[in-house]
Amino acid sequence: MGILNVTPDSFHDGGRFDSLDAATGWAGAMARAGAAIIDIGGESTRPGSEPVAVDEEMRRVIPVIEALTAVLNVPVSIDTGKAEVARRALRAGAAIINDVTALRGDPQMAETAAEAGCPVCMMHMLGEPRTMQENPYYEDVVGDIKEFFRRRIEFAVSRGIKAENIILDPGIGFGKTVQHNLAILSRLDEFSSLGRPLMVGASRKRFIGTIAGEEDTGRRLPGTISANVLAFANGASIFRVHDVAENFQALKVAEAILLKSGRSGQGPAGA
Ligand code: 7PJ
Repeated sequence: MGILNVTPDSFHDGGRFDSLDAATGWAGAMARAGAAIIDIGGESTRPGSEPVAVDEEMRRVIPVIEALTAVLNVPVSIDTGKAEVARRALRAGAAIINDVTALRGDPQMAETAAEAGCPVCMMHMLGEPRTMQENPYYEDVVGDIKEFFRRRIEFAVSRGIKAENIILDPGIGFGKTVQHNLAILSRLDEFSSLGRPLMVGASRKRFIGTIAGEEDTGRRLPGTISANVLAFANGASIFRVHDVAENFQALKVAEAILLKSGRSGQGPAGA
C-alpha cells in the first residue's frame, strides 16, 4: 500500500491542478513500482495533531481520488475516520476504507462500510492523536490489542459488515512506546487466529528513529524495510509505506526465501 498524503505539509492545495498533477503522477509511480493499493489521507494523525473539519478534508481528498481513479487501475483506499468523507470518497471511486479509529470515530462509519460492501481496515489506537503518546499503558499490549480486535470484529459484523471484508492493523505508533511497537511486531503471529489479513504501518515512524538515532524521517527507509520484512515473516500481508519500490523488492526477496523454507503460505498482498 503506497501512501499519498494530501495534507497541507505535502500538497498545499489539493484542488489546484499542478498539485493534482503531482498527486496523480506520484500515485502512478507507486503503482508501477508494485503498489497494490494507494492510500489517500487528508487529515494528519501524527502524534499531537489536531482534527481537521469535514469540508476541509473533503476539499483535499475528493478531487485527488476522482483524478486518480480515472487513470489508475489499482484500488484507492481512503484514510479517514469520518463517514461523510468515506461516503464521498467511495462515490468518487475509492474502493477501501482505512479507518484509524476502527469504526469508533463516527457513529455512521459502520453503516457506510456495510452499505458499500467494501473492505475496511480497522486500526488499533489507544486514546486520540492529540494525546496518545502521553504515557500509553497496557496490561499486555498484544493481548489487549487482540481483545480489541475481537470486539471490533464483533461490532462490525453486528452492523452488517462482512467478516471477509475486515482487515486488522495494530496501529504502530498510535498510543505505543518503542517497547510496545517492538512487542507487536515480534508477536504478530498471535493475531493470526482472528483469521483476518494483517496490515502494518511502520514506514519511517518515530520508533525507527529512536532505535537508530535518526531524526530525519527521510533517512528511515532501512529501518522501515527491516520492520516490514520481519512483520511479513510474522504474518502481515499488507504494508503501508512511503517507499514502494524499495519495500516491494525487499518483500519479494523475503517471500522467496520464506517459501523456500516452507515457513510462509501467503505472499505479500502488495507493497
Ligand atoms: C497508519 C495509518 C497506520 C493505518 C497513518 C503515519 C501516520 N493507517 N495512517 N495504519 N498511519 N491503517 O503514516 O506516520 O499505521 S498516518
